[in-house]
Amino acid sequence: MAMHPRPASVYGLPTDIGAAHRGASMGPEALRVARLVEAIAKRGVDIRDEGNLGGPRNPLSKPVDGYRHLDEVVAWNRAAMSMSARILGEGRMPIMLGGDHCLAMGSITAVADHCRAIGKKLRVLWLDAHADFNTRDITPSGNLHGMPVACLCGLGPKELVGLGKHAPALRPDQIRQIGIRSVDAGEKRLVREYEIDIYDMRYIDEIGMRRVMEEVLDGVDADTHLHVSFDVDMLDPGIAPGTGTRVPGGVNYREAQLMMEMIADTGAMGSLDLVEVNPALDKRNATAKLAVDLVESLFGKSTLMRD
Ligand code: B3U
Ligand code: MN
Ligand code: MN
Repeated sequence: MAMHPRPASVYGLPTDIGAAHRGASMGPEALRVARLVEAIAKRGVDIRDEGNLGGPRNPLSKPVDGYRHLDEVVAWNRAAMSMSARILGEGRMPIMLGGDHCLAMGSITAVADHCRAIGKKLRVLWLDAHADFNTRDITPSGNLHGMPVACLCGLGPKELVGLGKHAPALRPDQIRQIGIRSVDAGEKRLVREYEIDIYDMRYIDEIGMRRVMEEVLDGVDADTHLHVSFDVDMLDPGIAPGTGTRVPGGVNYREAQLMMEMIADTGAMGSLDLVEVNPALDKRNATAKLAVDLVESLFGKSTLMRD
């Protein structure tokens, strides 16, 4: 079994600046209350909690030129990028606690810069119900948490596309999306045009999660940095109700466990985002607790190999 000797540092971004619903700002605390840090420590990982970063409050304003809260989203993402870059520079694994999914622009840009600097291959696993590939011209909402993948691939405002040392931060062929079941009309055309590798729910149903993950992880080797960007709305809302944009027909508990176990087996995970946990919409913190359970598997917990 792959071990995770790599030390890790968590930090929180308590904001819902890119989302339609308020409450993802409480995600970092919900995850801590669900004992995320203790659970990772129990896997034998040297883990530090860096606390939360600050940033502008949510002004709850209307979109301007197709983007809602662009300046604030830029500020939060700059903070995310510098914190992830600092943690990577210390030789540790950054674990970003959102907050909404727009924050992955900052965390992933830092990872992309890092991989370029040390000559490692980067693969991003985008676990989500949504493709998050909207642009200002096609977005139905103006919400930037529906746009991070497009921005990372160079489609978006210059402040976000140019966050890091290299723009765009990612090539589409570095991304694998899993659990997708809600793609807007214009977005559908764009993901096809950009040839984003999407493992949607139909494909998962047809070939099963084991084969999906074999395809997703094909080619991952000792020279690969895996970034896992886990939007909890990938999970079926029946088991994960505490999130802002629930879509029926999601990944079930056993499929999710297998995904995490197979990622853990590669030993290649170098960074992680846990986003869109919204305790205001939850029942007894169930979604954060489930996320922590899955993170234990991501860090190597298995039934028979080790406790
Ligand atoms: N695609 C829709 C909804 C959405 C995307 N990501 C989330 N929601 N979390 C939009 O507004 O872009
Ligand atoms: Mn998302
Ligand atoms: Mn989503």
